[in-house]
Amino acid sequence: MQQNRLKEILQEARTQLQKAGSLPEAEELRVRFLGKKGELTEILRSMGSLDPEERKELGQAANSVRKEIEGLLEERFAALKDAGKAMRFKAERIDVTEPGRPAALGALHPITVTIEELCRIFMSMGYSITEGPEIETVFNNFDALNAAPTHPSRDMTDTFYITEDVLLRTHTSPVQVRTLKRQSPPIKVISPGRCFRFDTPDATHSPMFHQVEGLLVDEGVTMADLKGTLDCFAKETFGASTRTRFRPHYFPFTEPSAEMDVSCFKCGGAGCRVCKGSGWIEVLGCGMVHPNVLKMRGLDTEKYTGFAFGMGVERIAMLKHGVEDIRLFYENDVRFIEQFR
Ligand code: 2NL
Repeated sequence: MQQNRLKEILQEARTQLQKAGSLPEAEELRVRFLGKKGELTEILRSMGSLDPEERKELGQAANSVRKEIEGLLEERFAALKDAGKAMRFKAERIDVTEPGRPAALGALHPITVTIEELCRIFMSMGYSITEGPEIETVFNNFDALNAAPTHPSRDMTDTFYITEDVLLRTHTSPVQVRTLKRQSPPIKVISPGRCFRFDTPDATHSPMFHQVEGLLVDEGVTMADLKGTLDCFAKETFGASTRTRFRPHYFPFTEPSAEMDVSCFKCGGAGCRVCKGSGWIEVLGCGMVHPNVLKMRGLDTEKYTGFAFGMGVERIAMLKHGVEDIRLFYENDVRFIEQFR
């Protein structure tokens, strides 16, 4: 009776295990057939009431069925584990031959590129790069630069004042003033940086813009040194065939002062839309450092002379790349910025 039941249990275990498609299902069957509450355990436990001969026979039969089921379970578990592994291998397979996706690279801002280019040219002539704070004293920004107390650029309508004595620098000249205070001649520096003026934005004005200024102070520096240096700079920036001309001008901090024009790099001087028909393009202001600026530092102005110059970075970048509106530089439209890569 019990022997038959054992055979049925084994058969049942075989068919059920055949159907088990996952590890949890197989585990459920293990508990059902071999667990403490399983029928096989029940049979083994109930053998106490049998006589010894019968008990031995049935015990052996039950144990062999148990062994067989254990074997079947082990087989099934192994097969299911292998199948699971194969499935994972398939799902997680990496195609090492697949071409990589290109990373989206950023681009340097055209103003950064222009500043780096200008600095590179002057560094090749032996200038050092110096920087200073964008928040400055009225003294460094105006007084030290020989700007008269009534000079219009000091006006509240032209300059961003923070207090009566502190402002947002309107040019990078205060950086050179700091250099003059700190260093002794020979001085040969370039100061690139951000400047601020109380201007209403239009195609050529922005309340925030960039300048690159230069200052050279040494014994016996002349206007010829200034012209030679800036002519060399113009040829490096706008091409070897570029010619320069210097027109008299006025700045409080230089005397004499001049503006430098370059021959039009588009038409070569014949006259076109870029140079508005004149053949010349204005690129910077310059001059011999005013004795009052050198005296402020206590330098002997009979012994020491110097020249200085300043240019708008946006203006240079607009000329070089044909950009017609300064505001494009500050919109951070990647379609604009990426064109300079
Ligand atoms: C312009 C003109 C200029 C200077 C800047 C300077 C600095 C010191 C002493 C004397 Cl510490 N001069 N800087 C000189 C001449 C012109 O800039 O049109 N910039 C856009």
